[in-house]
Amino acid sequence: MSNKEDVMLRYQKMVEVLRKNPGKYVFLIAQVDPDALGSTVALKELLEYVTSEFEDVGDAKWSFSCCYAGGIGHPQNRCIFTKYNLGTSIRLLEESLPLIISSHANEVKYILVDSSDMLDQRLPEFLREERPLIIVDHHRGSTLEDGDDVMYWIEDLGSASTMVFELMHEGANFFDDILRNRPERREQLADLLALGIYIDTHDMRTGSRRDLAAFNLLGEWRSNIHVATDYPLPPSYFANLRTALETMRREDHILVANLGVIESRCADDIAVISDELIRMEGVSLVLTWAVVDGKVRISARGTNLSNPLDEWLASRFGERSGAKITPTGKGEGGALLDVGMDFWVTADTTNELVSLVGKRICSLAFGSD
Ligand SMILES: [Mn+2]
Repeated sequence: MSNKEDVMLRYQKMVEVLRKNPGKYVFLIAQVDPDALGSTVALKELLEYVTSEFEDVGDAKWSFSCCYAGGIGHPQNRCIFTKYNLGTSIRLLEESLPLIISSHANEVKYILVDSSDMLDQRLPEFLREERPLIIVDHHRGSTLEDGDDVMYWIEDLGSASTMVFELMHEGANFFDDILRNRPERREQLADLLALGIYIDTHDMRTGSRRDLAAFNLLGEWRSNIHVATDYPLPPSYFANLRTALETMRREDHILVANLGVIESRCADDIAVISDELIRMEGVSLVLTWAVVDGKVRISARGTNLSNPLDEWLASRFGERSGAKITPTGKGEGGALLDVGMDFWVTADTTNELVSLVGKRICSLAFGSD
């Protein structure tokens, strides 16, 4: 089957799933990044259009809202939020989801884009048992089973934005036809999808042919996406980088760096610093960690394909860890662990806590236990 036919079948299945299930749909963003934002905003627009075209549905109604877990820490995300005015349509999950659930009770249905697992540590625990109706994701490893009553499209690809663009373009001729009288909205959606593809494929260096094709087609409608690289880095980033360089310990090809206790708005620094450190000559595995909101967050990077990062992390940090292999064979992942001693952690015991956590992470990483 060609890719076009495959996309068309998925589009049709998605339309049927929607038709059979009127209600209040919530897009869940496990982690804000340009790909999650682009694919969510664009798919929401597509689904609003699809459901508005339903006829003979009586009183049935469809509506869509978007929630994100965690924060919008990375300045790149903050710039995208501001430039495309996303703050009014994408809300903080902790605040808005309980309100949606309480006012729509059994009607609430879930959509996952750019992630495919309700067990994701970043999503709240009360969602564990929920079965989303629609998933569009480019990461392997979902624990959810596909079925006739849902539309799950999970495929190894450069970005989720590519998949959403294919659904819009092949399924509904959305950019050429549906949006032809709304050039401003068309440009915004094309920008957001192009940003998602561009950033998730590491500036178009690692994507597949389909990611490249989608990005090129979007070029006809988008404006510019300078926000991808043109954003200011806050002073706290440089302070955290300095801490990482001062605290890093290296044994053989493994490097562990610690940022200590940091504020949640700086949490993205952990991953950004891991990306820098993995470039150090002779290093093939990096763990950068920090204590954020009472939890230990670890960001891992690996470049040794004979030592798959997901297995390496799972054998040390268990099910609270995860990793994916990028198309260029790099491992990207991390772990989120409870400190589990809340009562004992106060401002004056923090240093001991950081040293305890650091000791344990180093012995796990360097294999002395
Ligand atoms: Mn993605």
